[in-house]
Amino acid sequence: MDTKTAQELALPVGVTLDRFIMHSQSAFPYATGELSQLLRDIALAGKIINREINRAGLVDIAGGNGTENVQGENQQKLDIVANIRFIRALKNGGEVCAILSEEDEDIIHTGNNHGKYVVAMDPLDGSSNIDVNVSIGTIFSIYRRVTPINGPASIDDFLQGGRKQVAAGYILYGSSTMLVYSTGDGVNGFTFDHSLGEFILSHKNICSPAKGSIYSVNEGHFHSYPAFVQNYIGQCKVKNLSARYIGSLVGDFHRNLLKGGIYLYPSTKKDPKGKLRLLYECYPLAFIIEQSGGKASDGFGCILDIIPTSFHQRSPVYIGSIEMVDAVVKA
Ligand code: AHM
Ligand code: MG
Repeated sequence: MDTKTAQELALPVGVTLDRFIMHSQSAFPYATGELSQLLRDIALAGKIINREINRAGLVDIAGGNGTENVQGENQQKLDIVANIRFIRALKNGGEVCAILSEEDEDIIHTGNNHGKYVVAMDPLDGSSNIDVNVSIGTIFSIYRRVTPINGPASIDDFLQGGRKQVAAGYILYGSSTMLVYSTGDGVNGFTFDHSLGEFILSHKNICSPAKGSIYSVNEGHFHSYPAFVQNYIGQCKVKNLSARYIGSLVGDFHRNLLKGGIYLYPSTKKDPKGKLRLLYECYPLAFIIEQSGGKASDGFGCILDIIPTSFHQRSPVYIGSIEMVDAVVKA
């Protein structure tokens, strides 16, 4: 993007994530390095989860756990493993004072009250795909806390609104493992090199194509969608667009980000507010898509402008190539 610093533009594909983070930090002379360290902690957690996922068929961590999370959904063992690993990495890292996770009803206080940041996350998204070897992902969103340093974090730190995110991103555990993130200065993607144990810059300055030929929606719920969504899906068929739906938000989003396309999770009669969660699914991906030149809407306005009211609130979401998102809300 135009806003990228000369230093970042000078970095070639092939540098390590650590080097990239250090370089980005050096563009801000007063940066303390805490956000950089937090990003490294997230990358470390991603590597650990990647290892667990890759062993899932060999050790007994795939499949259902027989318990439900706070949303009343069946938890997978890997969901729980990922949650534990992420929380541990962020606690040990020391930069985060509290964490909001899809898997826990209340915020988790890390004990690091001096930490300047809070993180909202879905440690392992795509639960229906976890134990069948299909792409899944981690989604994260970072805020600078608004409560005083050295005191406990509170709900106010998490309900600041999407535009206050200082960084957001996701880790895709797919045919390769990728970390994609933004600190509000464009979007970059790093592919995990297993032999080196490092994330390597592979997708520099990702730009969402203005339009694409892919639409991603669960058409099984078609008759339950609002009329404008039904109209839009009809238009996609008339235009012979390709339907591609993994059922893993990170995978569907990532493909559309690179190739051009739209992901839709509308309100339904069963879920009038949609299924996806605002704070740790919609906001971070909306931040990424805007940073890459795309758009995210709830059908009325920008996702990032929604005023949050509770930790686990849901929202309909239409996200991807800008012209396609504009078209669905007008359909
Ligand atoms: P989860 O957080 O329980 O994994 O649910 C979120 C997932 C998304 O990854 C995916 O896009 C969507 O739910 C699929 O839902 P559906 O099966 O209703 O199409
Ligand atoms: Mg999820």
